[in-house]
Amino acid sequence: MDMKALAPRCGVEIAGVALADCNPADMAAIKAAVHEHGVAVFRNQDFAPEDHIAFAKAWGGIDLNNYFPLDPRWPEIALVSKAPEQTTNIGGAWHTDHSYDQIPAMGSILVARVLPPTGGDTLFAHMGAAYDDLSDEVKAAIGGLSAFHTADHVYKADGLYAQTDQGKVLRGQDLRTGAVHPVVIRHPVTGRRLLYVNGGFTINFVGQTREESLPLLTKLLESAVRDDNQCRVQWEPGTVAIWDNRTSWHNALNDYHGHAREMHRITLSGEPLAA
Ligand SMILES: O=C(O)CCC(=O)C(=O)O
Ligand SMILES: [Fe+2]
Repeated sequence: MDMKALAPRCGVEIAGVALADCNPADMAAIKAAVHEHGVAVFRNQDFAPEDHIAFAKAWGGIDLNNYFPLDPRWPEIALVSKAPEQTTNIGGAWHTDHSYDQIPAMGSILVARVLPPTGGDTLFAHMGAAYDDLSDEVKAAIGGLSAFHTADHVYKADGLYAQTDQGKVLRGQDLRTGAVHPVVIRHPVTGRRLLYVNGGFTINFVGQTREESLPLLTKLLESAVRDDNQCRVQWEPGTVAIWDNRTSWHNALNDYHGHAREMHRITLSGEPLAA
C-alpha cells in the first residue's frame, strides 16, 4: 500500500489495495490512516454492493441511518442522492454525522455510483488541526464544557429538509434525538484532542442558552474550517472514501444542478466519546 497526503493537515489517498480483497494487515493500516487523517480515498475500486457490505462488517457494526432512503436491495446501504430536478443535496453544509446520537457513528464508507460531469466534490476538515489552532485562552474556556446536539431541527416534519425538495424522500420525521458530548473529545483510538461541536447539529453549551452559546460556538465553527485544515475529494467512477466522524467534518458541494449524483453509504458504528 502507498499513502499520499491529500493536503498538509487532512486526508490521505491510499493506492495499491483492492478493498474488496483486503487482508488483515491492510485493514489495520487503513483503519489507522482513517483515524489519523480523518478521511482516506481509494481510486479505481471494483466494489460491488456485496463487497461494500462485507468490507463494512469487517470494521465492526453497521449503524442504519434513520433518515436517508435505504436501498431496497441492500438495506445496509443508505442512498445519498440528488436527482437532476432537485436543487437541495444531502450534507451540503459543514457537519459531522450522527453527533446527535449517544454513541455517534464512527464514520462512513461512501462509494460513488452516479456522478455529474463536473462538480459534486466533498470537502473535509480536520478537527485535530482545528483544535490545535485555538488560542490557549479558548482552549481553557472550552476544556470543561459539554454541548447539546440534536437532529430534530434538520429532519422533523417542519425541519430544514422538509422545506426543500429532499423532504419527500427522507424518513424519520417523527423521531426525536438529543445527546450531550464534551466540546473537546479524545479520539477513542489515537487519543488526539479533537474539537467536537459542529454547525449541523450542535445547539448550545450545557448550562447556557442557545443565545448565550452562539458567540463562542460561532467562533469555533468558523475557525475550524480555515482553508489549511481542509482537503477536497474529487470523485471519479470507482472512488471510495472512508471518513472518521470524530477526526473530521465534511461538506458535500452542491454545484451540479441539472445532473444526477448518487452515492452508496454504509455507516460504521462508533464507541462512547469522552473528554
Ligand atoms: O455526498 C457526499 O459527498 C456526502 C454527503 C453526506 O454528508 C453524508 O453522506 O454524510
Ligand atoms: Fe454527512
